[in-house]
Amino acid sequence: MSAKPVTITITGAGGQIGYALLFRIAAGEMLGPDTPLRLHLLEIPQGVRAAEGAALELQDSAFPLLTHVDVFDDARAAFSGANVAVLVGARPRSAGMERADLLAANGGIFGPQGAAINAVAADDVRVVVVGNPANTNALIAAANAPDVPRDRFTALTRLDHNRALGQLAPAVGASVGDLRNLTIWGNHSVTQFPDVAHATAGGSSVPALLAARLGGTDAARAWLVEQFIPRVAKRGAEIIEVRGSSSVGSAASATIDHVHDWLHGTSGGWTSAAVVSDGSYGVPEGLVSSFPVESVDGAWRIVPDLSLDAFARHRIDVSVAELIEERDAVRALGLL
Ligand code: NAX
Repeated sequence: MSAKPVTITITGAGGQIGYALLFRIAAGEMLGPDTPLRLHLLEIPQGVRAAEGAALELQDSAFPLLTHVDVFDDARAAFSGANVAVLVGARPRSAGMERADLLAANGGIFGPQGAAINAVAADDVRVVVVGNPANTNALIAAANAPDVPRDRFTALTRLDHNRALGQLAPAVGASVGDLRNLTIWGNHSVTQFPDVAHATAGGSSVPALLAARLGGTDAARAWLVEQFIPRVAKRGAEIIEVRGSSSVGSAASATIDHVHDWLHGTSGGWTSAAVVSDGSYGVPEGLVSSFPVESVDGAWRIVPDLSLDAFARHRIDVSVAELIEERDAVRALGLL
């Protein structure tokens, strides 16, 4: 076991995703089986009791890797020394709420949290934003943390990526573990583009497998456009409809995958994460957009030089246009 515990700060720790995350993190699934950790749970005052209750249960679980659990309602205290910051707590859209109000309410959360991270987190802090609108919340947090390298701020699109794997595997007769090089592009919203053009299953081209199974390239394209892409993009709504409540276990699982791969590296192909654009693929520099990414030496790297056909170009442009709109709206609100 390495000597110094890694500090993980989780915001919204008293909520649903927080509850699903805590036990798996404490069991070592995020950092690995040899890394001790301490948990800092941040909540708003109304959520503190729930977080305290979860802390009691963590104690009762006697996780050997877990050295401390502390609950806070103050961001500066909670992010103090954080090596990993998982920003789950956000302001949900309430009935009749305008988008500008939603962005402003979340700016009021993610701006100060970014500033607190800037002031007190560890030098190697890595941030993943889960709370929606995740991409733009990450943009706001990063803008408020001028001393933290931009590439340390990310937003979660791994759930979309995993959902796409789950839909694709049965369609090509493969297991999810055989699939490689699928990409979620753009925003974590219904405009996202789940792209299989470069994907492989057991080493074979996914577009070719789909064409063979569905009876030609036109049928494969129709399946992608009419079924696969909308099903992945709207999966959150489907879960709410069936389960009666939003995605929790899968969201926690994807968050663990994201941080795990960031720290430990991707192997055998790429994954998807929303990272600060360096201008790749025509995505304006500075936007937090989902890309095909590999993790190398603890840093995400956008996979370069993939070919994009006209359909892919259009779908990416649509989602990026939404990100630009969100960025311009938060700029107009004085949040950037
Ligand atoms: P819950 O409402 O169960 O929990 C949210 C918790 O955050 C609450 O306990 C609340 O008190 C706390 N909170 C609110 N403001 C806070 C602040 N300023 N500081 C600290 N804590 C704060 O929601 P849950 O189901 O856990 O979902 C959390 C967020 O994840 C939502 O914004 C949701 O939209 C988002 N999701 C993002 C996904 C993604 O793939 N990026 C997928 C799942 C999920 O929909």
